[in-house]
Amino acid sequence: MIPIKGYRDRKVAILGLGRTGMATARAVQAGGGIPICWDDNPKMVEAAAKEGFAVENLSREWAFSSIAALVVSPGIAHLYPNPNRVVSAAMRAGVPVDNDIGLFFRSYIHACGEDYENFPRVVAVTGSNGKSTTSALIHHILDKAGRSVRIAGNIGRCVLDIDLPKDGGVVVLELSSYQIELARALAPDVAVFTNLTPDHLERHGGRGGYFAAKRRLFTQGVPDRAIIGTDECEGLFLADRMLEESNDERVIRVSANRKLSGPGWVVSAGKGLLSEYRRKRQVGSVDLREIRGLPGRHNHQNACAAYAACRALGLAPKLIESGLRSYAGLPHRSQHVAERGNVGFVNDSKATNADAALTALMAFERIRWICGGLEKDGGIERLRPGLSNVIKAYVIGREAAAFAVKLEDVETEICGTMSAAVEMAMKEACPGETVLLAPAAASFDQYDNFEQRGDDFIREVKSRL
Ligand code: UMA
Repeated sequence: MIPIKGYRDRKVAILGLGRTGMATARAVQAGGGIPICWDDNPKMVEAAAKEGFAVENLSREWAFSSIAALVVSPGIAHLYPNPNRVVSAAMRAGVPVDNDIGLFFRSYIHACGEDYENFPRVVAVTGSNGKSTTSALIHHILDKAGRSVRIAGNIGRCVLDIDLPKDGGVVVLELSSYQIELARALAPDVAVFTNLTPDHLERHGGRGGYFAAKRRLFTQGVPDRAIIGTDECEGLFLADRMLEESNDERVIRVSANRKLSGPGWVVSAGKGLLSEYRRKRQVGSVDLREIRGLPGRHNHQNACAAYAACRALGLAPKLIESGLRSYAGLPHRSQHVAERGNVGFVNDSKATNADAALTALMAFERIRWICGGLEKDGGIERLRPGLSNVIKAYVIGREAAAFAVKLEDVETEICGTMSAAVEMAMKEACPGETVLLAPAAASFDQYDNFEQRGDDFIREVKSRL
């Protein structure tokens, strides 16, 4: 745990008592501060009180009379579509609002103590898609190279919950737009921007607000090295803003669409061949096409970003290549779960929207596609370019029939359940094909979350092997 600096004997209000809130309350207490906890769900308040924390309804302005700061969990709106009442009350009372990420950047160096000769370096990864895989890849490569490394943030663990790596180690932080926007302190050594596609727009008042939130990691954070995916106009713009001149090596530009050869420092993966150029000379290359844990163009982009981040930390190309080769993939993201008679089975249950499902469809050819569930805003129109790789769709979910209608030109089977979909897809699959779960929809009509849906897919596949 990382004790929070600067609030000794002062009250710190904490809103939201999930993973972030509870870890923050413990870290504030460990630093000598007094956490005052609240959550709009009474069950969460009860659990915090049981753990011995002071709880108080913070939704009125006067509740903030003796509070030094309010720490808000990322899932709670502070601006759009409407600010949470507690956040409004704090702002009206003139109390600074912060989050766990801001507290981390203010506290982690103090937490190192006297013994460190080299403070941990922080690599912060953001972007719409691929940030979990990129973060996990960087962690994996560094770990395999024998570095002391920790991973936290949007990937599932509050950063205040970790123990710091050893002297000279690295903290890899996956950061969502919610987390970056509210942090009062941001100071990554290396910052990575993977890409930008529309997501969470209601929380940011539109695409411009969403990009502005992510951009703060660079403009406010001023990293020593900025690794920027330049396959969309936002990334191109961000790289341009960060560059002082065309060969400025503070920026490493990345592309998975076209081969880059300079000027400056660039890493790209045209047609699956990763190459690194520095001052117009090639210094590294990796053939990504045969790496099973990283199929498809979207994963090649993740590999380029992770490669560049590790190069920025001083790792040699060969060491990075060996880490890339041994990467097994994250659960529920292009996860290769089985093979039978030259038919592959891939779990991409994390593909909960059309953009994520499209990247999965573009990563394979000849797909038996298990899809459907609770459709998200924006529909499935954006999937079109990937549908030519689909041989047949096996539709699940309570609204399976309505979902199937929208697939128009694709042959579809309305299966309803995962069990029926796997059964049918497995029976019909021929050698060389891939049975792919990439639902393009949320899971909540049939499951608690996407993880449960992916686990169900794996169970149904393995029980028939
Ligand atoms: N709550 C309120 N009032 C509200 C809304 C929520 O009191 O108006 C309370 C809920 O009752 C609950 C708590 O807030 O008790 C939940 O807070 P939270 O949603 O921030 O959840 P955490 O468990 O703290 O998880 C958060 C991130 N969740 C979100 O950003 C929604 C996790 O990212 C992250 O892994 C974790 O912190 C640790 O850093 C998840 C996520 O879905 C994976 N992220 C989004 C994404 O990837 O698309 C951004």
